[in-house]
Amino acid sequence: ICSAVSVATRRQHVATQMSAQEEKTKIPVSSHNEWDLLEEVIVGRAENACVPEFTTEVKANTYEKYWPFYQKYGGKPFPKKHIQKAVEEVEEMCSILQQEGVVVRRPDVVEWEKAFETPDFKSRGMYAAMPRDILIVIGNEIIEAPMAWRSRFFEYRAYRSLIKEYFTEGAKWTAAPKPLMSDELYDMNYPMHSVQDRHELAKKGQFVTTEFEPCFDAADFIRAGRDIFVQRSQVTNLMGIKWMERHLGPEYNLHQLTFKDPNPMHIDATFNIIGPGLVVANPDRPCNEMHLFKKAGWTVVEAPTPTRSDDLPLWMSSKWLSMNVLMLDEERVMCDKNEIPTMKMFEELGITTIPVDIQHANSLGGAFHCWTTDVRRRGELKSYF
Ligand code: ABU
Repeated sequence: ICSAVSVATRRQHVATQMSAQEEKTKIPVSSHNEWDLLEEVIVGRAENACVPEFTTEVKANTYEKYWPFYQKYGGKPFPKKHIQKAVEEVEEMCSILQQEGVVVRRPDVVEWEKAFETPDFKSRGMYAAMPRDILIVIGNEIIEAPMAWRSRFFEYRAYRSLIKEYFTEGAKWTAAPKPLMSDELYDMNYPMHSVQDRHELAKKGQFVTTEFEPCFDAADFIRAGRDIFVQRSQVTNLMGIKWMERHLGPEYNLHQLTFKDPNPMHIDATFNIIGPGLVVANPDRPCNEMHLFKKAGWTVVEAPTPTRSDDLPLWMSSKWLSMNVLMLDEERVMCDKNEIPTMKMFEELGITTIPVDIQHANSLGGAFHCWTTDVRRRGELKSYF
């Protein structure tokens, strides 16, 4: 998939559809929203994925039923057979993307189990499965997020070969200030068991991460041209949001949204913008600012209840991965083959479904949106809100 020859061939295929002038000015990184025609995408890797050590921030973001699993496997590889299946599923997903005319790029294979130490903490790595968490493209710029989990401190290394290539070809490359991740970044007394306590704290904007320094996961942002929406979550703090707002400057409007969600982490299984003025919203996590979207004339569609069984574990997410879809353009969506009501919802919206099965890959915490970062979508910067 990653060979220079096949990438070049596919790029050439895309390029032949462009005018000579467009080709002359083409920049390797360019994406303004979640739905323009997808030309190039990074798809994550399950290879060598390790269970994060069971630290405070991991405990606050995982379901209690899986805590014994983290206690047993933290710092060790995920079960081998499961990962092998996930690798195969993701290979298949890449082939389908290619058949749909998308150039697919992959991060490097890294030994995540290796121990590391900074002046502030010791850890082992996790994975490069979810590029959406670490990378966000805004216009011609690719931004590396200052993520909050200690096990993800060195995750950027898997993407550096790709990002250097994009930079060489003309992209703007930014790494947001790397957090120290010392103990001050975490509320070590954060309530772990009481959902009611968490609801109360979430209402006050308090989460397991403090305001010691900026941190964010890129997946807490969702783009609609000049308007970008973000949530304060367990991994994205207000300083992180402020950093992004100041970094982007007056060309963009950054809107902070809040949801009735005691455990927010990543906006794309809560409020997924799938078209100009079109959102799929999670009915279990209603948005407190919905009136703004109604006022702007947007259509908000409630996601159907997920149908996934408990046969395979979801170590790092809820079943709402059913709505964590990837738009290939306004009329094509890559979605879960097993989620029939969700597929029906898309068909009713006039969107063609491209059903794919990545159920073992889902166990690592994401579906199609999480497993990808769109590098290039054909389209202009516009206002939709
Ligand atoms: N990483 C996306 C997980 C979102 C969710 O569980 O709702």
